[in-house]
Amino acid sequence: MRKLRYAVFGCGFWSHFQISGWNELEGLDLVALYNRTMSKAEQVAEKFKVPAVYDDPKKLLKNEELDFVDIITDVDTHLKFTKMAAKRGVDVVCQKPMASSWSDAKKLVEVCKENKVKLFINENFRWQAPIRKVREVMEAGIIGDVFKARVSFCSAFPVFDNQPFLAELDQFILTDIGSHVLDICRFLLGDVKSLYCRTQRVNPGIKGEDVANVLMEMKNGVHCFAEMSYASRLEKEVFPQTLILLEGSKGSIKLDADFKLKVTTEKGTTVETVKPVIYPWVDPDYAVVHSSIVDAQRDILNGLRGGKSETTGKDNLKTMQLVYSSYKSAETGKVIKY
Ligand code: 89Y
Repeated sequence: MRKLRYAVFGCGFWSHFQISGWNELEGLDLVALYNRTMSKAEQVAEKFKVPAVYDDPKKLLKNEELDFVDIITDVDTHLKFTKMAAKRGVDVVCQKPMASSWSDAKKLVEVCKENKVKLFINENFRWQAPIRKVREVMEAGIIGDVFKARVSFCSAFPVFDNQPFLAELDQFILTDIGSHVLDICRFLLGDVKSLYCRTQRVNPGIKGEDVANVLMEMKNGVHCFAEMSYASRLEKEVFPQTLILLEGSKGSIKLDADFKLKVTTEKGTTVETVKPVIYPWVDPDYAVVHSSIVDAQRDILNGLRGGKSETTGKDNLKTMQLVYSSYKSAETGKVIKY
């Protein structure tokens, strides 16, 4: 099978793990890197033996023959780089969140469609092994019909140390973590009928909100509460784990700290630990997230090669709609109906 040639745009924190993730898969050739500060691109090129580096994205796209680009730059630049690649007929893999506004997210999907290139979003949380298992157990029917759900991402992890630009975002937690958490809600329970959201900023040192509580009624009738916070100093710090509770007519499924999956029925509770694969290159603080990058990329690679993929631009637009309508609800105090 022909190797797919790709370039990475953006050589920050995530590029190290995303490139390591691609390296776990067969049939890929990383041919070039772009970063606005050349020295950063050179450092990443040296680490991963990448032959070409650029600080001019247009030059890269002109010089290199590419099948796709992996855009890992700051969110504000996703649309700009996607347009550049799409206009040259190059498929796009873009980091979450897709764009920094609802209208840009729609434009991003549109520009790829117009130029007949594929678009995938590197949305990896739904690929975490314990979260896949929650859905598997739910679909097996063991807990009956689900009527209620809670998906929680509450932490006091010093997230701004590795990703300082997050503190500068006017819209922080719903775009950064909400894009994952709300995507998990969709992954488990399908489309949303209505949504109500409240937000808060607890940390005075950042621009955006660091707490968001979103209550949704799903189209299948399930009441789903998605809670996220970077201001929660709790008894047990579980960053970057997402905790889940699904309640059904015959029992419940709880994804608890340290990947403990607890299934309760009238017979009692069973406990299983669903550990992610830990690759040698993961940052231990982010292990479950970094590990799921590989599964997300495997699925995207399948899409790039013409097969199916879960996290297409079109699919992820539904998640983006939830993110941006959560802001609208928080701002207006109104329930958003779809
Ligand atoms: O940017 C975020 C992500 O995608 O996973 C965790 C994170 O690094 C900080 O919230």
